[in-house]
Amino acid sequence: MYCYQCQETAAGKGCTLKGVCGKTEDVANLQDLLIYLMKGLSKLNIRLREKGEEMPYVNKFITDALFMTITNANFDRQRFIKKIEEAFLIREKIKNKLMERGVKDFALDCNCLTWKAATVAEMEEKAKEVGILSTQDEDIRSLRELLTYGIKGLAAYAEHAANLNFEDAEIYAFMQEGLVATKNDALSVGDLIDLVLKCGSMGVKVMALLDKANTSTYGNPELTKVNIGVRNNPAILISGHDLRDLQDLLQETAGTGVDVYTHSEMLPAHYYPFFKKYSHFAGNYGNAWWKQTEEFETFNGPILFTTNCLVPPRPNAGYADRVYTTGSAGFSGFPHIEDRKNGLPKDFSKIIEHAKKCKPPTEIEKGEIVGGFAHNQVFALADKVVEAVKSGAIRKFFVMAGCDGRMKNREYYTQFAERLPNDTVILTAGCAKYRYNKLPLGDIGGIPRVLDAGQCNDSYSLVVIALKLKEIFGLNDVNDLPIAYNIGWYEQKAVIVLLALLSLGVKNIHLGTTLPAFLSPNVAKVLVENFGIAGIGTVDEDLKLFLG
Ligand code: SF4
Ligand code: SF3
Repeated sequence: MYCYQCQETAAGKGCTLKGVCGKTEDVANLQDLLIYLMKGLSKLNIRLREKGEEMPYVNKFITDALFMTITNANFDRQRFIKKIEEAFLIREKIKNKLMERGVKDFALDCNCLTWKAATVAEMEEKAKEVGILSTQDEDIRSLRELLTYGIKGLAAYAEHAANLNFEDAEIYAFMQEGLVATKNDALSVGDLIDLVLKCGSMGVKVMALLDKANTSTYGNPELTKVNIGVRNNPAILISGHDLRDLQDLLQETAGTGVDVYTHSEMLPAHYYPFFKKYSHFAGNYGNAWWKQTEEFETFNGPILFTTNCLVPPRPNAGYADRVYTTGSAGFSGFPHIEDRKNGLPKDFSKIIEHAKKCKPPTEIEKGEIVGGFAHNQVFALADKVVEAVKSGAIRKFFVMAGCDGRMKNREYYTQFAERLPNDTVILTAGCAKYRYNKLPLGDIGGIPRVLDAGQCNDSYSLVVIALKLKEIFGLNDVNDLPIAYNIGWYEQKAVIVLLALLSLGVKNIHLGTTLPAFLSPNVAKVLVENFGIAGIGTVDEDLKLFLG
């Protein structure tokens, strides 16, 4: 195996024996093979699209396959084998359609269009040939992988939007064209850079689409206090990012005596008006994803993963028989709840029955946290915010969106937040917030000093807010705003958020705690020279740098 798609990759270079995330070698290889096959499927599907035919389930299949390979989403060997077998069948279907339309010459320039396995052993053999290192040139490899990870991020957000019936054919088409481009030896470094930037603009599009899906289905996020303590009822903990899954779960648990709590990236669901009508929607339990191995023990009830970030339980974990997965998430031995059919709700009855037999959660914290500062809520406060900037009460905004991670050096973000002067405001989204959202950082004239917009995809809101401020202050360039970007990344959704910011012309983004291992020195140089991308230093150095 060779995997370097996330920030915690082994020794900052690549995982070669087993993932730091817990991904085993066989699963890593099967993921590589699945991505390889998606390149072939995409190529055929583009041909079919050129002939005027769209197969919606192929778009969904490719999207889901990509999502399953995101860091900490799916560790289940059998699911990957099944997906690969399905890919063979779908490939034949597209080929048949093409033949019906008189196309005979598809093929044969990529083995990814024709190769097939009769046994799992054959899959495993082939998988060894098609991984990251199959591209020799280090810069081309770097750009191909950067593009692939951006596309994985696109896939994740596109799938959430599709679950709410919001789809955009252009996004699916780009994902497939991008995948095919990673197999095209004729493309130069310059061509690939152009595609990476185009991927960023698709990132803006997909986040806007998901924003529209979420806000038109559940209302606009609003200032909300979320309980972080517990009640005295049995309960289910829901983790990941999929709001439609939460909707189904809340609907099915209503009146059963079972409460529902959010975990990690599901916290921002509390900010939506729609979910507030459920009196058994009890609060948020715990912190960012990596603390789950402790926090799930004390939760006492079943846990449902709708997406990443799942951490493989330790061998003696007391909660391993209480975890369920659904959607792109999976782990061998955890029951998997089937996809919804024809738009009908998923069937969570097994989890609900399980919950009824469990003790209520043990309290690990008390109190409330405040959030809900997506674009609509911030615009409602716009006069106050603009006044505070004009009077100097707010000197600078710090966008600290992104991911959290388990490495010790992530304490940087807590210390950085603590040490920021009182006339600064943090704009956040994603699970990065758990590094500082429980600190007593106070407010500026009623504006909290940590404004949480929501999930990582709600970084879109931060962009909308920045563009609005640019307009209000009559500036020509978004980089002239008093906003600094100090972003923590971990997995591939953060890659698409970063590319989206770059495509909007945002410069001087600091990315930590380390720059991606998949950036070759030359590709990193392009990002530094054209976009001012930089890493992080010590808290002292960076405070000095950012505050001038
Ligand atoms: Fe390693 Fe990250 Fe890949 Fe897991 S996802 S195998 S930790 S690089
Ligand atoms: Fe977090 Fe996994 Fe990235 Fe959605 S839940 S931000 S790390």
